[in-house]
Amino acid sequence: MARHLITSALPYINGIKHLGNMVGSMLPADVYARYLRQRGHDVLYICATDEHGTPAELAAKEQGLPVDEFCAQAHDAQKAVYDGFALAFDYFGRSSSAENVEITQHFARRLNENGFIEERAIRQVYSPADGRFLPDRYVEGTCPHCGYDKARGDQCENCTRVLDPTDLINPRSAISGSTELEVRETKHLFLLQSKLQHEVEEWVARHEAQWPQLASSIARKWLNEGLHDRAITRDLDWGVPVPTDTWPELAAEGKVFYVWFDAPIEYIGATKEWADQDPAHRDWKSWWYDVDDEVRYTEFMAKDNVPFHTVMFPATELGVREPWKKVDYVKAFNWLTYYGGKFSTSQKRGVFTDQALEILPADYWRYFLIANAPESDDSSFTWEHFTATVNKDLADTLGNFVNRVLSFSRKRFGEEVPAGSEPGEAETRLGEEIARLLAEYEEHMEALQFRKAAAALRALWSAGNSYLEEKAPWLEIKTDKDGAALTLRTAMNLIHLYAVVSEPFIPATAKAMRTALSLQDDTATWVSADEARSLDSVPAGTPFTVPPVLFAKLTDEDLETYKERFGGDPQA
Ligand code: B3M
Ligand code: ZN
Repeated sequence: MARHLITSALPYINGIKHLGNMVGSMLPADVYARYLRQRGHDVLYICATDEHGTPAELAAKEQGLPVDEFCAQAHDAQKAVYDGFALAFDYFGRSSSAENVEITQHFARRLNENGFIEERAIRQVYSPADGRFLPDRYVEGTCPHCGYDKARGDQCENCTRVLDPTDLINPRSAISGSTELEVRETKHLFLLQSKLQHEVEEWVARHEAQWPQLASSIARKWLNEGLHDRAITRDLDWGVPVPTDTWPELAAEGKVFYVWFDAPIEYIGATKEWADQDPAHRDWKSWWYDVDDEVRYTEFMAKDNVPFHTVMFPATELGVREPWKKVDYVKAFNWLTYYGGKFSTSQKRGVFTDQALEILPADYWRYFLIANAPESDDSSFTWEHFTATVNKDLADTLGNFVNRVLSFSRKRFGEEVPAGSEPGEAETRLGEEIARLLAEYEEHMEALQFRKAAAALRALWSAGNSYLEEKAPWLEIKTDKDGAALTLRTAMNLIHLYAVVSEPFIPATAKAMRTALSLQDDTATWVSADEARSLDSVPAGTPFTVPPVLFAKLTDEDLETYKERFGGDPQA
């Protein structure tokens, strides 16, 4: 059995993420990791906050905090939300860790030794008032093409033309507003990606067949445009320092690596952090180094991150000339929209992950988001769709089934699973149906088709409802008490099966279902096809309790409250 290494794109440090970020990276990775663990695989799920770069510096400035303090606090704040979402990372690290500094510097030295790094002098805008070089997008001014007066140095938002900061009329610093800007010459390290183009192409060609279309088409597009040499250093205070031993002059000037250079390396860095916390993880390198076929590596991300993971980071890894594990499968997502528009952190539109948890427990969100994951296309979040889905799938189909079965059985047969007659024709049919749906669920999960897996899970829940309607134990009990007992015992076996197979999606609810049935040595490991077919792993006589309502039904009033708080359809 292969070992599974799983990573999800590292959430940037500068603020709490919205639901769109969650569904496009961490949540599906967690669902997949949980599924594989339940099936007995050895899994390592790693994530971290991505902490370097200008936006982190600016966010810290806005809060009046030193950047390291800001990042430490912001990391904890994000981690608390992810705990709230029950994301079961094996480790959630920080790209500013000593481990990442060490590995990033090592990568840079190796790339340099192998002839893939070159020092080049470039001319860059310097702001004496800010005491720093300004990244292109922090120079603002008037667009020479359309006259728009808030054009950024990299692009004019109004006419979309790509610009150079020196093109701008009346340029000013976006940080301080100062107009006393100078152009100074400064040296930077360039990663010679053009030299690696051929190798990356070959590597992509060997792998893309098994990637989803979304990932391979983006990789191809970038390769076709050609890999350009890219500046991988910046003039910032905050970042992985350029190593003094190799580039003493640049190090003395305080240059640091560009955030996109060190961020993917943090997948490895965080694994070392994980190891440094616990001697039991001493062999961390066995997940990353010289393990081509022993480890299967799956990465989760939204589509805007795909070029970095399918082309740029592989180029870095290839150029290092050491056998670091490269990605096997890139699971890429489209956008989740908010009523067809963009979730916007800056315009505060949409639902943020911390707010979501203030309203309802994680399982409501986890289920809805995965069942509607933007896999083959963008998908839209609306409160109408959310409340309707919660009510239909979670409250009516699953929650109601569990409570109805357990409370009715307790009322008529007491607090142990009743015995009743031997299974009959209806139970055989049900068992076949459940085994078939379980196989479908597994197939979709193995293929990382999350919407389809969710649909199969929903079908498993529905099959229980149909069985219950067909047998109607509340009528059956009047004429055939043993028959009614059989129906309830079978239904309780379904509850146990649901507890196991729902775990990747709704772990807290799964636990509530499992603990309702006091089975000895219950480990929540996966259900075999035979167990699914025979529905008898919960024997008569097993004590049980009736859990509190699993999912609250959301009312029209709730719907109105949500829409008022978050804004409904922006077009309405
Ligand atoms: N931090 C995602 C973003 O901010 C970026 C991912 C890094 S993954 C190595 O869009
Ligand atoms: Zn313009």
